[in-house]
Amino acid sequence: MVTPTITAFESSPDRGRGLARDMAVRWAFEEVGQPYDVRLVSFREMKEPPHLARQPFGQIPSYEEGELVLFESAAIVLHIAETHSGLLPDDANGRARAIAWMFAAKSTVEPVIVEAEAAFLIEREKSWFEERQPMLKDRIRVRLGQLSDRLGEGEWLDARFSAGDLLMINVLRRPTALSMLDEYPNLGRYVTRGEARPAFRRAFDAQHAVFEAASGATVSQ
Ligand code: GTB
Repeated sequence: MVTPTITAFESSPDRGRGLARDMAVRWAFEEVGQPYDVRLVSFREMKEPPHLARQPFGQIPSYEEGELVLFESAAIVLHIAETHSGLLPDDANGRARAIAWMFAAKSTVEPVIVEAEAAFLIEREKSWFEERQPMLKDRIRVRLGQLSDRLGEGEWLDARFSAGDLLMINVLRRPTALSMLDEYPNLGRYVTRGEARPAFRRAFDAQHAVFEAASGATVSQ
């Protein structure tokens, strides 16, 4: 297999906390033992034709492997999971359930978190900002509560760690969700379990090293 190349921020606004969306892709590569290259892009380069040809929305990450060019972090993780063993169960039903959890992470849990974060970034100065806060937080609480109920005391969302857990834990690591996990101790433990995986640590360290190199600083994790 040709070594795949992904794109990532040359200088990530998350200050190396592993919150940008290349993190899930790096983690997936590490879980399956697939080496990869990274092309770092600046904000200007992300909006220029060569990058737009890889990622039509001018975002990171993108993925190139020979003739194949992909975008959307979840689609890239699914591609990695489908072409390597380790992130999807072998049996068809288990595989379908793991993919359902991938969709749940990205289309059921993440949107309520992103909505609250977008309000903070875009609407902080607006007259309605404070008034909307309880509603936005409640929408997150509903989803986290349902996820917490389903996980219960389980280690992972299904019998074994899968790409569904990988994406769900990535979503739960977003600062707004993380700040609410005290209310759901089992979800807090779930995130900690994910972060303790050697593959997660390798992926985290790799993106953190990019931030350190860009800032010229040594940053404690
Ligand atoms: N749906 C796409 C995917 O999953 O691949 C979304 C990709 C995306 O949002 N990429 C962001 C981007 O390129 C970077 S990760 N943004 C630039 C742009 O749109 O112009 C999002 C992100 C950025 C920073 C933080 N942070 O600092 O905490 C967290 C998440």
